[in-house]
This record gives sequence, structure tokens and C-alpha cells, in this order.
Amino acid sequence: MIKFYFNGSPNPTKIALALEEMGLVYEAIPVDPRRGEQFNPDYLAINPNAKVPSIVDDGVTVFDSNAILLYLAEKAGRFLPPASAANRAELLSWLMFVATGVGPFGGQAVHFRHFAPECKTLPRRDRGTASRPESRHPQGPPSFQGGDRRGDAPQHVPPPGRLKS
Ligand SMILES: N[C@@H](CCC(=O)N[C@@H](CS)C(=O)NCC(=O)O)C(=O)O
Repeated sequence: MIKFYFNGSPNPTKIALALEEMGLVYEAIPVDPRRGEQFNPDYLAINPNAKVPSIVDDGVTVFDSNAILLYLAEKAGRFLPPASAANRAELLSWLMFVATGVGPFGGQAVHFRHFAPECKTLPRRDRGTASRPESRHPQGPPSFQGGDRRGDAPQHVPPPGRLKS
């Protein structure tokens, strides 16, 4: 049976949807990144990138959501176009478009809107050093000077649009 390592975030949810739509039998095994469970040695042996989702299918290990989608589609023979070079090329183009564009850039948009909005306020020349806490906030990060992370953000950080925190 397929072992499906997941949490409730978008990439594992893609796999949950695929497993359900394909009618595959699976065992769902939670991995909680907030507790650092993705770094457990047993899990790193499955996914050396320390992220969810991953699957283990009777000894076959697959990690990274788009690789898993392709593996499952080929295993179940579902959601694949008729075999031809042109169809395969179109399938791979859209899959990689999601893997390298929509997914990562959507994730970064959420991160910088909701969890690190202060990065937007740095002058462009300083952004290369933004990862160093002392250069970002010489007197300590504003989020630790009393108040919540969002409330301390400078006024000119635009409010989230359609995304709700
Ligand atoms: N490229 C990976 C990204 C997976 C990913 O970013 N997973 C997040 C949850 S959606 C995660 O495990 N984060 C924990 C961490 O970064 O430590 C995929 O598509 O599976």
C-alpha cells in the first residue's frame, strides 16, 4: 500500500486530491514541519530535501509533489493524454510550469506578504544582506519589540489583497 507523508499545506494537498481522484489505496502518515518532524533521520531517508509530501509505494520512494503526481498518474493510468510525442511534451510543459513557476512564486508571495513583510521596506542595495538579522534590524527585529509580526510592519507595506492571513 502507498504510504503518503503529508501535512495540510498546498503541496501535500495536491497529492491527497490525486490519490482520491485516482481511487488509490493509501495510508496517510502526518509529518509536522512546525515540530521539525521533516528533519527526523527516518524521514530524511525518504525525502533528503526535508519537505512534505513524499510517498513510498511498495519500496519505491518518490518525493516532490510534481514528481509524485506524474508517478501516480502513470501508475494509475489516469489523467494522461493519449501517448504521442506532442501530448507528452505538452504534459511536461504544463507540469514543469506549475513546478517551477506557479508553486514556488505563489509560496514566496504568501511568505513575504504574511510572514516577512518588513523585507519589502529595505532599500534595494541592502537586500543582499537582508538575511543577516543584525543588518536587517540593528536594534533587534521589530516583531520582538512588543506586538505581533504584522502590527509592527511599517505603514507603507501594502495590505494583503485577496489573500487573508
Ligand atoms: N518542491 C516541493 C516543495 C514542498 C514544500 O515546500 N513543502 C512544504 C509544505 S507545502 C514543507 O514541507 N515545508 C517544511 C519546510 O520547509 O521545512 C514539492 O513540490 O513537493
